[in-house]
Amino acid sequence: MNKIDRSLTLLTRAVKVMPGGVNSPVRAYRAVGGTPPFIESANGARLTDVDGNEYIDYVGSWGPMLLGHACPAVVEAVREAALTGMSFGAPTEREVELAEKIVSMVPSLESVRLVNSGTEATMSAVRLARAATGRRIVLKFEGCYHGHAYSFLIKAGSGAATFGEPSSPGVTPGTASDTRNAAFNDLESVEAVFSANPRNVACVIVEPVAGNMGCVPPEPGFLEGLREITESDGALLIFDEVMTGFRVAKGGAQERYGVTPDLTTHGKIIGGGLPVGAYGGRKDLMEQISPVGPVYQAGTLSGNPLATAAGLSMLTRIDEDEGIYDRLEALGARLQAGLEDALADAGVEGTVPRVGSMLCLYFSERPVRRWSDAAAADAEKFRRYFHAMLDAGIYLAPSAFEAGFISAAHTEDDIDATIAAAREAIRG
Ligand code: HOZ
Repeated sequence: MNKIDRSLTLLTRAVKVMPGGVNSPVRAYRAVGGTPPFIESANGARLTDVDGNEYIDYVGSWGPMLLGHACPAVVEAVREAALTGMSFGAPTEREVELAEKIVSMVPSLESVRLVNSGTEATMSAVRLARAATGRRIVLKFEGCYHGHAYSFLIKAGSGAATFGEPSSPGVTPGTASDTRNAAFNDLESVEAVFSANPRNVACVIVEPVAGNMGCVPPEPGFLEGLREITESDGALLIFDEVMTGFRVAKGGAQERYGVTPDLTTHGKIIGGGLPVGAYGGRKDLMEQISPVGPVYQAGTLSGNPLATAAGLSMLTRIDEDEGIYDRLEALGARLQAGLEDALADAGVEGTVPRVGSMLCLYFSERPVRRWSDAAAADAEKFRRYFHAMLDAGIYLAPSAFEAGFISAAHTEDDIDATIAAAREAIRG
């Protein structure tokens, strides 16, 4: 067992002043039990907690740390920016450079607006879709998570699924009635919503690789089918690439799968570890955003100098590193194969879906294609596996309904050490 004295002391203080002692629910470890390690520092692929335990990290701050923690170039960019002022609430050169960089890297983006989180990005993109189409219904997928704006907290993934509250109280019946859910990888369920709501679906929003119910890749034809259905009905297609953007390929899932959405949302990697989100797409759509058009959206800290410095430094490094996605793919494949062998050798039913450097392990007897499959996986086995891995120094997301992330700072030795730990953990 890891030493947890100082983490426990901090948790005791934290619960007195913060709900559950945390600022984001999954961190409280309620799904797996036990005390969350409070993190003191991180470097490369490793985290160190306040009790001195060291871990190989597969959370990567839930996605942003593609280059590993405390990447020297990113740290230096932030330091330099801080010396010249933390926030101006006025246009800066660096936000233009970051917007240019994002537009140049993501195939479908012609114009982009920087915000402060993925939630802000998705909320704003849906407002724009409703305004542009004059329609009200948003179609999302069970187990997908698009942040915590009202329209999305119906059958949502991530923490909402982890805590068994996929439809949050506090969302009014009016808002809920404007949201429809379909099943991921099931075009018939999408068509059924369109048939029942002719010319009234404003948009379909989808995580092109679902990363908030574990990791569920799109089956061949699914994203293409969404494109066809939305196009023929006049609805917009929104790819929520908060997780997949700059992760599954330089141009995100839209590049990897060759499907072009109307709007895209980003977060995580574009902030290099600082709070940034973005939404963008076709210029004619983005010109409906204030001050060019009537759709209002604003933010005091949007385009913040520190966040744009971190994001620009990170994206520049990614853009210039020709081999980065091949290396991430190879590390991902090595981990996937090692985990699959560990399951097979132990005679334990399970599956390890992966797209590039994004993956998870379901203790499931059947393939996981959508939320109903993910929800049926063995939660108790996951809980035991999670704790055995943590004790072995492997830091995984504390929920079966989250994806794991590999960074460019992970080495083959890290992956092999993780597989060795998993062999023991799976055997129990
Ligand atoms: N909803 C995030 C993962 N999908 C968790 C964020 C956090 O706890 O930091």
